[in-house]
Amino acid sequence: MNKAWWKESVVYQIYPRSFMDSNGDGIGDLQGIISKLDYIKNLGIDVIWLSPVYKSPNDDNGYDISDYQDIMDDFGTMADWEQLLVEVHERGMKLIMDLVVNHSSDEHPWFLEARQSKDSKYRDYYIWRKGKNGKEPSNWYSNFGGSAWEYDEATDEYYLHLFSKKQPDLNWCNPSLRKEIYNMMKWWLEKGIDGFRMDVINFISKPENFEDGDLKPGKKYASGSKFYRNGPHIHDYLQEMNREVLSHYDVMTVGEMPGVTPELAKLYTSEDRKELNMVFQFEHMGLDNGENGKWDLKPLKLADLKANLSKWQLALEDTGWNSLYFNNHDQPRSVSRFGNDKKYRVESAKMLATLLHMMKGTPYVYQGEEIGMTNIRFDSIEDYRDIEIINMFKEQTEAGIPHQQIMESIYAKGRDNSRTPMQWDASPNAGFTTSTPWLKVNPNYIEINAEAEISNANSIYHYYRKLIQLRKKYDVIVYGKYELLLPEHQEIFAYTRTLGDEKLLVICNFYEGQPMFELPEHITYQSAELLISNYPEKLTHELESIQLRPYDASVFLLK
Ligand code: TEU
Ligand code: CA
Repeated sequence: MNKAWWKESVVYQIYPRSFMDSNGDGIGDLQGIISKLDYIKNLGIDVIWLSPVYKSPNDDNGYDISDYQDIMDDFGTMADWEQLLVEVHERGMKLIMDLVVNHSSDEHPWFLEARQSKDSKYRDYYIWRKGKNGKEPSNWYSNFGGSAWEYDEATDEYYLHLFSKKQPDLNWCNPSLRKEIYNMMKWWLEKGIDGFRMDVINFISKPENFEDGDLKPGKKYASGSKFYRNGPHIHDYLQEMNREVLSHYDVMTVGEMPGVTPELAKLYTSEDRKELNMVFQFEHMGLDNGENGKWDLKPLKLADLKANLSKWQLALEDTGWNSLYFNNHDQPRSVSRFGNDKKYRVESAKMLATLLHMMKGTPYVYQGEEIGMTNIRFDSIEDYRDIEIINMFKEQTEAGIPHQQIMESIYAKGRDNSRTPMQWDASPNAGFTTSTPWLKVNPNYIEINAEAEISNANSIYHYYRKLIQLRKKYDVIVYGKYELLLPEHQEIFAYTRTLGDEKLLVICNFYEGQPMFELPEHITYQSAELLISNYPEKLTHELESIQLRPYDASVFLLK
């Protein structure tokens, strides 16, 4: 397995709107980020992934871009961004930017021109089709509700938008469009960035003909994902992007790929194919979805998580590379979702971090995860800001679903759970802003905040620091072979990592019970050193049989 800096790195994701407000307008900004770089550095972070900061009308909080080469006024100026890059590099960290090129904003000049006339040179930068029998060109729904097609009266055609209607999909079949994207990427790379996170990049290859999806009873629209995910030319485009752009720089790339499978991920990330370094897969993020998707709540079964994460560890063992995450700006906070954010918030947050960070792949820490921030429960829908939540609330209310049921779905899975402002200290608004925040702060900031975490040696923050330090110290964590232990156990998630004569033994109790851990007989060792545990008391027993405590997590180095 080839070594690489992005295989040995830990990445910190910043959602700029909610990270730190420096100018008192209630919105996070670039100078705010600069003021917190030492905090990130002290955590042990190597790479920062910055969610979009480009000019945008913020229909989808920056994932709808109207100028790919300028900074959103809310966040500051290009000079602020240049200063951020210098200061990130000065601290020995790297910066990757968010590349959102499956779609632009409908306020991008390309689209403004394209919708003027069918003869516009930009018309085919987007995907236009005539209606069919007085309806949309296909029955696909948008990821944000309603049809994926918007009728444009001026030219009597529909344009495709897999997300909001203010996010028209770009037409990657058009070589002129692809060239514009590659030039924009080079422009940023020439400024010195260290790579890209690529938004729904496996959606960019659309079929020539748009067939209807399978309608579920009573539904007006159907999923088109089997047609647009991993489409016919996706590998051609990624290999062209690599040839034209990426291969000329020492960069890291991670493709966000809803619907990617391990087999496909091998194609996207095996080094000899020269496409991407790694992908964000979503299978583990869907294990608590019912058959009707994310809002249809289903409890997670540990057996499913063990099987899924192990499948990915083994599938990419020798080919390609995994990204490791439980949190990001689209997912609810893992300590609330998979852990226990009440009685055992600290233990379960540390257990989840141990489980993830000791696996093979590049770990991603999402802002606030390192201090155990939790989900939010706003009483009123008026307090929510996410377009996905707002559209779902409207759609489900119109469908007659009971209000409380809708709110419980939002409480469990809404994206604003992870977008409440970063909790820096116990001062008003958690020290995030001196004015009214764009999205309310979680009221638990009084006890859950970075300042309190930093001053407590046994905090989640310091536990993350130790986990990250371990990764720097032991190659077995980065490159060791993964083996799941006790596959049938319903409460314990245990595995080993092996590299040469070193073996890491990771034992996580996923619940508040106190099961016995019995070391499988084939695991032999001469010496065992406890590297980290989420319980301060030292384990005073042999490894062969351990009475675990609630959400117990321990890592041993066996030789
Ligand atoms: O997310 C793509 C995506 O699949 C999300 O729609 C995710 O599945 C959903 O939010 C979970 O309910 C990317 C960005 O991360 C997201 O913030 C954007 O809204 C979306 O693309 C469109 O750019
Ligand atoms: Ca601000």
